[in-house]
Amino acid sequence: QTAKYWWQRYSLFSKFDEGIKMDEEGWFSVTPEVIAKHQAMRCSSPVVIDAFAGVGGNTIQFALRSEHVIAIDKDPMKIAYARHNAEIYGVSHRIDFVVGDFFQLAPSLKADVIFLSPPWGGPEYLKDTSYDISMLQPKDGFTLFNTAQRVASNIAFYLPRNVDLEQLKELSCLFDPPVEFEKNFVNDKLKAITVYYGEICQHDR
Ligand code: MGP
Ligand code: SAH
Repeated sequence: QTAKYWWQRYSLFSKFDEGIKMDEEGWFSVTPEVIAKHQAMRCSSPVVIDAFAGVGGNTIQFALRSEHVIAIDKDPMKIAYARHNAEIYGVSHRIDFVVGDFFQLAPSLKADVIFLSPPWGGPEYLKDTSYDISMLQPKDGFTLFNTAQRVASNIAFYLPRNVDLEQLKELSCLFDPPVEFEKNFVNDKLKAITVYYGEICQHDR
């Protein structure tokens, strides 16, 4: 299982050999670089919050595209690794690294865009045909979405490829439309789904 992630290391971080640091959860959770880069382009804005930053896969790409990034993780080791990895990419000066619980910090946060990539419950997330967002950790997807809505009027939500799309449509009812679903591929393989809420959606013009 670990070998699988090792083979993908350059797809996770193109600068892997420059000294990227990872821990176990980091290995199976990091967003592949091409996807993170694309999401960063979609989320480009003055202030972006990465509420579940991990070892920094998304944070680094946000910092390459946006003026300011607030990177939060409750695990001090993850934040230390994210800072180290951001230095390798030369973008740590555009990032505020915060060790803390997103749900506790939320009332004091404001941004243009908030990005959500919470724990999905480990690599076993695929065992059910349809992934129920109430399985998201440490709180269910509805609570998470409600909390995030108060922080920013644009939300990007990174979710399992088997996620229940009906539930996501229900979530969008809690929000003013539009909503947009995006499939994320790496080398023709479906990796995950990103859902965008708010003005960051691509409208038909
Ligand atoms: P995967 O299913 O473990 O890998 O995760 P892959 O390469 O599709 O494996 P295969 O065995 O199906 O061929 C796919 C992607 O989902 C990873 O690259 C991560 O970006 C993301 N991911 C996986 N997990 C378990 C999590 C998680 O718990 N949280 C977050 N935020 N992302 C995750
Ligand atoms: N997108 C990241 C991976 C995120 S993995 C990347 O590309 O590298 C999910 C992260 O959420 C883990 O690092 C975990 O420590 C963190 N986390 C879990 N509960 C949290 C909480 N309540 N507040 C902030 N971070 C939390």
